[in-house]
Amino acid sequence: MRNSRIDVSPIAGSLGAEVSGVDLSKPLADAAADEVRAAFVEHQVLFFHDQRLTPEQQIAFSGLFGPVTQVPYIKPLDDYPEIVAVLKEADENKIATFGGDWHSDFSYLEEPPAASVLYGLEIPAFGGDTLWADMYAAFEALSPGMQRKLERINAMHSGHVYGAAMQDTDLRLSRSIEISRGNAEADVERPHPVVRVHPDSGRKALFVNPIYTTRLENMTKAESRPILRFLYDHCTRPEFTCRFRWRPGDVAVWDNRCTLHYAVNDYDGSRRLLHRTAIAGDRPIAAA
Ligand SMILES: O=C(O)CCC(=O)C(=O)O
Repeated sequence: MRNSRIDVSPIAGSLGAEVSGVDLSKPLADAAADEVRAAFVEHQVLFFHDQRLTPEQQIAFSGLFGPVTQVPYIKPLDDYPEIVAVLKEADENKIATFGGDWHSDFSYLEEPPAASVLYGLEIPAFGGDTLWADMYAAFEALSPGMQRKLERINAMHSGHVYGAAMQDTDLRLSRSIEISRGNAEADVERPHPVVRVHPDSGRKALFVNPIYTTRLENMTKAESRPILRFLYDHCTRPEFTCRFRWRPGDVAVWDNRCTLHYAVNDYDGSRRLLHRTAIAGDRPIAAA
């Protein structure tokens, strides 16, 4: 593969594009790296097929989008603290999976990761797709009145799924993903703007998600629920989404600042293994 023949083909109307003509195991020439980064800003999620990456090569490729960072509460690979194995074994049936509801990665952190990279190693013959939702398109489709209201408020986020209330939960997750539960600090709520401005595109995106957003600032959970429910239903409308069917050797990189994603848990009886890296991000910038 030569890095000078990059093709970018959208896979859906709102977001997501396949990139061909790039071998991610080698350092990209400056011009190719610029093209990939520009495609990333434009399409929000990029997919690369037929790659063969060692952990070192995945970490090096991830560095194209910013500093590679570690994520809290999840045990990484022994030799690679930057990589988490997203694995469900074939005999792990009727359990919850990592990322099995719409979310933006670790949005409860003060500086949530800007982007994430997944590399598919073992993929079921069918099922185990991942969906992404375009949070720019969702914001832009709202009425001007709703946009103005949302631009002025914060939502609270917490890592409660790793928090104290989860210590004795009987929620069964894949045994291969070692999640640390019962961390009091994970329960701390942090405000982030409901509408954030993307530092590279300058566009406004909704920034709430059903896993980590607990409520709207200065409102109770009960008061917040109908508004958040409306936003979740709105931003995951099919026309704002794309769906990726994995093959071994596929790489996906997505922008957590302007997308949500959802791992479809429909592959009981098959093993699925991906390696995941994260790219550091900044504190979300408010729109108003
Ligand atoms: O397994 C997947 O397809 C996505 C998992 C996920 O949500 C993540 O890596 O953040």
